[in-house]
Amino acid sequence: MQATAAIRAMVEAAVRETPVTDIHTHICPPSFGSLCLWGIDELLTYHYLVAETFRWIDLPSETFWKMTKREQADLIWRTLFLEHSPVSEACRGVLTTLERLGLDTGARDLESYRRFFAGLTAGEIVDRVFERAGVREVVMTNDPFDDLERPLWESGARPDPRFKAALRLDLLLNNWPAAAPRLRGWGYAVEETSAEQSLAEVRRFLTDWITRIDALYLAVSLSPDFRMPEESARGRLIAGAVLPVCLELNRPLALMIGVKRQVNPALRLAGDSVDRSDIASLDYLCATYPRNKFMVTLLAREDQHALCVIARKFRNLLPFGCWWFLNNPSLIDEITRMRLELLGTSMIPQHSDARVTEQLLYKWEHSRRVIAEVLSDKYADLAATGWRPAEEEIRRDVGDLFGGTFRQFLE
Ligand code: FIX
Ligand code: ZN
Repeated sequence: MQATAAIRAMVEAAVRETPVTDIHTHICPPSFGSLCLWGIDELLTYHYLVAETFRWIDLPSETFWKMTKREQADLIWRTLFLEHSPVSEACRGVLTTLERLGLDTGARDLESYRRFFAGLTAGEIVDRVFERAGVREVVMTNDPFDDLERPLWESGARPDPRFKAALRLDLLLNNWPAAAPRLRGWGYAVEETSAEQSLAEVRRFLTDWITRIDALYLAVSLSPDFRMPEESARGRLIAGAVLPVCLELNRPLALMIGVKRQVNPALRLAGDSVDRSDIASLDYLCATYPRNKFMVTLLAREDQHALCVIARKFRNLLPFGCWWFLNNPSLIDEITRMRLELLGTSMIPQHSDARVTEQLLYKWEHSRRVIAEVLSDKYADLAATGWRPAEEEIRRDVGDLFGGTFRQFLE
């Protein structure tokens, strides 16, 4: 029987050395200007840390939002790192990031970290971070309704090839009354009062943008009350426009379900919460549209087992990631074990959701460590039966988990 130590060594090497395709992020290339976020003050003002800071401070939120980014970062640093130990995953992430960039976190010298970043350019940060994080490519979140981003694409933006695109549909699907006038303004003859009458023009809009940005997939985040089928603008647009175009152009639709937007608007991006998703709607979509492909991530921990079970029933459903409030070592461990036990490697264990470029360093360092631990246990279980996992098989499997299964799903 192969020693578990030998298996662990092979797994750790494979996980450490296999480059990742990060299938969902919010980062942008330096050519996108202010949309490319990097540097210590962006890292410290990440909305995860804003939420954690407000648990300690009695400060009117509007006072915080009037501060400069630097002032906000100073407050967060003092509150979460100096006045309290930075044991949360998001705090630990900042320290892992600094350490992976060669900085001394023991010095606790925020000004010295600022000087380090001041000596770099966005391009140097992107190169250094992608290389050290072992990230081959990332998929962005590209929103045609974003007034900063849309002009970039309309003027012919061609991002760095490490940055792939995904077409984000939140406003179109979740707020038709707000989206319709925008579409009309761009020359799409939609009926503001009737999504039903607008389907052909919405299909044209989707086709235009998928082509313009070369979107790998289409994506939408959905509230817990998402239901399909549904006699609503959203239901009609998904059935009559999004899914037909996805089928025609062979693109998956990524459904990110369970987010309760702005339960505390004072926290802005940090003000979103979570609730359960409707599993029957996923059954319906996979069964009713068997030639469409669905990538699905659910925000509630309690929904992860049902997601694995549905994926066992429908090969056109690919579960992905430990999303947002699930992106913590204890839950990544639980969910990855569950997925391997129910799905083998036919799933995507993780995405980073990074918003600041350097977050790729910590999000992938921390996830790799957990995924390696879980995989070592699973291969050791095989070895205990007399099955001997070969090193090339372990590397094949890790390659699948870190992008191969995703690429195969796109074909
Ligand atoms: O809908 C999404 O893409 C979410 O990931 C974001 O809205 C969220 O703010 C986030 O970045 C979570 O990690
Ligand atoms: Zn996201």
